[in-house]
Amino acid sequence: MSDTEELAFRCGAVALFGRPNVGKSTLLNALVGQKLSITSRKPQTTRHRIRGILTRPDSQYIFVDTPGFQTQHRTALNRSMNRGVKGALDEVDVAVLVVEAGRFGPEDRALLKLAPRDKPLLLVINKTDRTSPEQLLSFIKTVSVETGISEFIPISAQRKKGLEALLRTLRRYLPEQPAIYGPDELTDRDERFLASELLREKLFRSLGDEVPYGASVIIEKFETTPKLRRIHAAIVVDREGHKAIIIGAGGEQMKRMATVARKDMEKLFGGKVYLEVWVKVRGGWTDDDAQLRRLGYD
Ligand SMILES: Nc1nc2c(ncn2[C@@H]2O[C@H](COP(=O)(O)OP(=O)(O)OP(=O)(O)O)[C@@H](O)[C@H]2O)c(=O)[nH]1
Ligand SMILES: [Mg+2]
Repeated sequence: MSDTEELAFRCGAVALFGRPNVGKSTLLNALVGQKLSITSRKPQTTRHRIRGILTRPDSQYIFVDTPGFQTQHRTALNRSMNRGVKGALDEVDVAVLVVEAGRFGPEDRALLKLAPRDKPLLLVINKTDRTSPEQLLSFIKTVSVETGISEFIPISAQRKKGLEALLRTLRRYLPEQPAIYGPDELTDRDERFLASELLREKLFRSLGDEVPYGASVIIEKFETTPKLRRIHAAIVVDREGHKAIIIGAGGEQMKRMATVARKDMEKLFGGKVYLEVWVKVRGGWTDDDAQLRRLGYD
């Protein structure tokens, strides 16, 4: 490599895709160093594409977090999420398939087929903190024999391990071009979107297995004054019964979730937030294209 090549600025977009729950959003946050994308133990937490930008003296990485790709449940919401994944793969320079150490199943295979043939593809093995080096080696061997892929990057997004190696490898595949985003820009999404997501995350983290999947958040008012951000949010659920579960006895559940969400917002926005939350029922919204559009799904 000549000196000029080494110094040339590189900038490009990298899609993180994979089956639900492998740690794509945790990875995006770890790479960017900010909690931009919401995460939870439940699969299908992410519903919208979100960009996280990392700018270094010699490169700008534009990471695109995507919803976990669905091969089973097929509601209008799931279809919209899958379109989001395909759209992201179309628009980036590099595709990163995230898998979980020790698990390479039918869903991962289906995703491999989705990878664009005309773009570089890297395989990132996440959650290596859960396996021994021997298990990891034998996993890599098996997957490499099956897929023909030779380049694997083992990481632990949660423990921030292996991230520099991932960035070094990715840099080689970024096009030589000037930065697209300003040096201080962290994401393409606005505060309204980030606020609604932080509240939605609390539903995924605090509630049982059913309610979060039928819930969405809309920001009805977002006012910025010199002293604080005043945010009015509505949680939209698809069943009357879910409203009571979210509110909880004496409103305690809702109060707790709103408090944690408000603190997260204050941390991300760097200022005081006043948050008010309501719950609304809109039957069947997850399988209704018109309602989905009104709720902000593409
Ligand atoms: N042990 C371990 N857990 C991890 C790691 N990375 C992520 N997780 C956990 O895995 C779960 C899923 O993480 P997410 O980042 O929400 O996964 P995702 O792929 O974005 O999931 P969807 O948005 O639902 O597709 C969370 O409980 C994370 O804390 C890791 O490196 N090690
Ligand atoms: Mg996610």
